[in-house]
Amino acid sequence: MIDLRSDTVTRPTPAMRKAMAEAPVGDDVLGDDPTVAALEEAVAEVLGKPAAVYMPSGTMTNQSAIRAHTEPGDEIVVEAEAHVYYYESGGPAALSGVMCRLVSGNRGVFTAAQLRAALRPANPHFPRTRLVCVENTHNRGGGSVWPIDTVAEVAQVAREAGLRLHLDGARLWNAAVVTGIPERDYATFFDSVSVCFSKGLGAPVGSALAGERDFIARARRFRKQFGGGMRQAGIIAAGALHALRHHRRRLAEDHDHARRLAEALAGMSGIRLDPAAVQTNIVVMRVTRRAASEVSAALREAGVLVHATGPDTLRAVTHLDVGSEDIDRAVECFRRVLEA
Ligand code: TLP
Repeated sequence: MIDLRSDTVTRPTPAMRKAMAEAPVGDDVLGDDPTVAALEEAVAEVLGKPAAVYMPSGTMTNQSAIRAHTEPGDEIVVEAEAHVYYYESGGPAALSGVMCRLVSGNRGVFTAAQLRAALRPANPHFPRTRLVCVENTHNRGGGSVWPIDTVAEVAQVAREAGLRLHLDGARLWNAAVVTGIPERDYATFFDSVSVCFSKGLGAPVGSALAGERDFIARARRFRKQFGGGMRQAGIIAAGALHALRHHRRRLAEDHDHARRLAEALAGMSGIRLDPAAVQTNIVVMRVTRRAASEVSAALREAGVLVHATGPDTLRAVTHLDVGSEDIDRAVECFRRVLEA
């Protein structure tokens, strides 16, 4: 099976498992785990922030950030297909009691003018707008990268309006590799940044939230409240630290594989996709003859796993455990299924 469902499916490499097996650990809820501390320091450094906190998932870092930035009844501005809104189980409503004001971006990227149009005047009739969330790269946007100038313009409008900014950077690593813009240069526009180790970086578990010290202390409280305080978490943090140190630059390979896959698929009948739109490791395509669920079931039979992400859309994601020959084989499977 060639598993292109997500970059979350990777297994730890032997070197990563060794680092995990040998990691010094302690009770992290009591502040005693040296490996978690080392990871948090390393992430803060990479993102150019004073502090960071390790959490079990990207959902928890995002939702803890939203909770720490807001009060119930506030409103947050999010892109209509952003992960925090689309895929986090109603977290903003359930955990923070906030309203979501949706802005529809172009492949997940919205403009400063769109943000300005979504702002509400201070008036007791309205919820208080408090936070703007950006997702880079954007998952449902097909791994699209936010141009840094657009980030700067959006951030300026947010600042002028007294809003805070959160970056869902689950795949910020991919954006940094493809643009050559370091993660910290993106992070500088945001009060909080969430990054994941369990996607393209290939670690088994975990995400981190970075920001100012006071903010991270507050988020740490919500991590505990949401049930994310972990004990000898150094075992998994060691995998994340190994991934952070050794697996960032190789993401370029995943991007090459995604582009090659997209170029081959774009030529097939029954698929609509613009290979020029594939910037990182996610290939989103429309299927035109059969329902996406049917095509994905047939692909499974043929030996390729992909996700149906809508009635007529499929997503294929490249990652650490997919080699160049796997791409060739996947293309052949697609050809067989589509020609059947
Ligand atoms: N994305 C997963 C699924 O939840 C859709 C995937 O397979 O792509 N932010 C972004 C942009 C994400 O893509 C994800 C995971 C998360 C946050 C949440 O991370 P986890 O799964 O660790 O909670």
